[in-house]
Amino acid sequence: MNTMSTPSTDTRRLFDVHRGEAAPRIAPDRSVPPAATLKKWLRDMMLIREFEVRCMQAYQDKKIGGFCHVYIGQEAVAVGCVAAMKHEDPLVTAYRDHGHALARGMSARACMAEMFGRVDGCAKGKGGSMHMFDKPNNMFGGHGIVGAQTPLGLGLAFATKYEDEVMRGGKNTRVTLCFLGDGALNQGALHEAMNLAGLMNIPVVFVVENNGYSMGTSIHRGTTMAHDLKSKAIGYGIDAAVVEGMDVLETYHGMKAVIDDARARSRPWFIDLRCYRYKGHSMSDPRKYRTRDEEEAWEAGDPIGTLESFMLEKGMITADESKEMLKGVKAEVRDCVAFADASPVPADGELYTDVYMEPWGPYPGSSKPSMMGGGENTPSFRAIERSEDLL
Ligand SMILES: Cc1ncc(C[n+]2csc(CCOP(=O)(O)OP(=O)(O)O)c2C)c(N)n1
Ligand SMILES: [Mg+2]
Repeated sequence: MNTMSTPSTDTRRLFDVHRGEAAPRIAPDRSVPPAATLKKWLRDMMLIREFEVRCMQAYQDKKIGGFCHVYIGQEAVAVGCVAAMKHEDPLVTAYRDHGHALARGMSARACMAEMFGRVDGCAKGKGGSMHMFDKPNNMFGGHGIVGAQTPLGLGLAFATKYEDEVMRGGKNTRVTLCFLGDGALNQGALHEAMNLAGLMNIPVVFVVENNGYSMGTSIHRGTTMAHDLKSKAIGYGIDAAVVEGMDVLETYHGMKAVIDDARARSRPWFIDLRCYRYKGHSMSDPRKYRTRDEEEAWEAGDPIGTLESFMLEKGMITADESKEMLKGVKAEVRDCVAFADASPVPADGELYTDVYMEPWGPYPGSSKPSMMGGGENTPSFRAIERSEDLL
């Protein structure tokens, strides 16, 4: 039976409390994954860090323009969350998106070429740092407007659920991970998305990458209930949890339990994922709003060092292997910088392509739906008619 409809409420009662579905308690399975898996996570985190260091250099060399937000310090978040997802689960995030793209499997070459604004980039060089898209890996961006990706995340999850339950008449199989910064907590769009998600049993996990600051504003100055963000979800009937974001094993275990539960029950979740960005908000941020002591305290719990020490201690990697791994990563990133540099800039005519999913012809100066071929002729409508995939 599909769960598309809203849970029923008893309107005859005076004080009617809508709680969504009763949530059974979930307990993460903390068994240690095999060494090969942990090696992959370690390499992925090293790759993201090295990629970002090179981006900062290229930005200073004026090879990268526009805004640039690096992910250094938050590597365990993207790697641990992606490890807990299935490949077919959609992922959408904000503008600090290079780490998610690489963790999802985008090639470092395509990612760096996009940073450089070149044709071999994942968006043909037309998006840049904040717009990493990779449809084959179900990565739906990269969005620059704070909070804008939250209704998109809801929509992606609605689409997969609609495909699974209504078009195919089966059970929900996919979960969307929708990442947001703590600065997006106060955007109206998030609250509209959470309301619908709670109401309609939408399998979306809102993952707040809570690094304590939105640009230069501490979360305690700008957000109510900053000490207990879970409370934000309660009013929407959404289950919520705090998950550690500086230790990839912890991130994985916590997120795996949450994602499995969201998939099985087709329900949303809200996660307060605790982490820290080592660098400023963007390349032009002098970080005057926090102390060096605070930064050092967080850096002492570095996610790459934490996993490496754990693996060394357990005999899952040797110091030499780890050094070799880093060497390989550095070579890969050097290669992707050279690749990006050699890639051509897009031709001027590219300004007019990929603007809409389908070219509807010249704009006739009317806002009538008929200019788009009629409301019943949109790509998504046709997909539903023909039972084709929506995503
Ligand atoms: C609607 C909107 N308002 C303002 C901005 C400018 N802006 C960009 S990032 C940001 C702060 C976002 O906070 P958070 O997501 O916590 O940022 P981070 O931790 O990545 O610095 C702001 C206000 C924007 N991009 N969009
Ligand atoms: Mg933040």
